[in-house]
Amino acid sequence: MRVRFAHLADLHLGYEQYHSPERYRDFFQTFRRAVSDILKEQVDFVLIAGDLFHQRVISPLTLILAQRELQRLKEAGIPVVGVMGNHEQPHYRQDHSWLDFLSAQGLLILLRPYYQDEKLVLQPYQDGAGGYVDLEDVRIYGTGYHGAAAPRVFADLSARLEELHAERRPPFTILLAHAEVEGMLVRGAGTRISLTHYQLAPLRPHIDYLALGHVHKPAQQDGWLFNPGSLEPNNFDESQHPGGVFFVEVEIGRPHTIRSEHRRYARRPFIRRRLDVTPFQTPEELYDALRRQLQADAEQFPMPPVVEFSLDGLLHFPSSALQMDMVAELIRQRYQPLVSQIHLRAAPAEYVVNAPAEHLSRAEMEQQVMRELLQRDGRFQGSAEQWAGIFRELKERVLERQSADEIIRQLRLSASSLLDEGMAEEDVHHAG
Ligand SMILES: [Mn+2]
Repeated sequence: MRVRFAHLADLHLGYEQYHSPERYRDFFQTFRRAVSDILKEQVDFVLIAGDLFHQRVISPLTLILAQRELQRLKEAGIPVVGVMGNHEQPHYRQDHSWLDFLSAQGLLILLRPYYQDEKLVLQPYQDGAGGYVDLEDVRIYGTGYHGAAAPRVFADLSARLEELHAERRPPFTILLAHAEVEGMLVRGAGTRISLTHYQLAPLRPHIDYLALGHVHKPAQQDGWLFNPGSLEPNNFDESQHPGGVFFVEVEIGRPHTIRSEHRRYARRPFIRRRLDVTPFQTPEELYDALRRQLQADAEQFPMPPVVEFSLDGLLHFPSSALQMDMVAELIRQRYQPLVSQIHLRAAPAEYVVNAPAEHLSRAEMEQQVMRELLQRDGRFQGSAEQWAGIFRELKERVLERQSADEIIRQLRLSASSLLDEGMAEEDVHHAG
């Protein structure tokens, strides 16, 4: 016997990412594309492994739009089986979530075993509740998100399946769950709560297809564990490994044959760019290099992208001299982004002021420190000694209680003689 199904997870409907109404719509549009594809494939059922919604509390519009897609599947006679993700779980002591509402509307078979007297109860789905459902020869068990309690719940589940299957083992079994298993994330695997393969091992004789959600990066292990990933990236890192839908075809027999295809859908581009600012001595040099880099970037986008631009390396002038709105404008002109995030990650050039020699007078010491500070700034490097002299002179005039007008007049004189030597006038305005 042959069975075909679609497995998805982490739709995060209702997420208004970057406070962008377009991003809110993106999440629905990608889901809609997936549903249209599922309808075309005429699968026998659909699995949603948690986080259909981004939040526990959703807006009426989010509910309406989600219902509309589930309704299309219902009208095609395709049952949708789901479990609850961590994002949509009701608060402790609240019994019902919006998934329960969908279940009551007959749009979703929501699976959720429960504990009674310390024992995990697995009952067939009926009147909107239950731990498993039989769809022809396929039995689907389901459990939501359990966080740190997951190892215990999975152990109890294995024990219950052992008992249940001793009586009768259904021809093909699926476990739908919202959980992370070790090895699904390349980095950080040790820092997050994840089930180990050792903890999952007792399930293997009882489950033919482990349908997971929760980790937004797609994964597949041993032709047994499947995690489709999120259809839309919830952050920039996720955009690097796009999620999709698993289309699965099973030939039920001994042994079973499972063929799976991970299908992705067109979605808004997320692009990452960077500029190393280390070579530049002035903001103008940096702007020019940025203009050249943006012009050289030939990539075209089918719709306004989300852009992350970082300035990194070593900054040879104070970050206050850098006009970030100018940088943002250049980036906006090139990419016409939906959202842009610009990060100034460049570190100020490291610098240690040398301990002044002991024989120096206080004034000489001050001038040395000032000169070395100025040398750190690319704009003043060539004339640091002269500028340090001007600062020293300025301080003396203040101590002599000269009038402000006189001080400014002298400062203009000294500065202009230095500027004539080649400093760009603009730089002084910025420095001021
Ligand atoms: Mn999620």
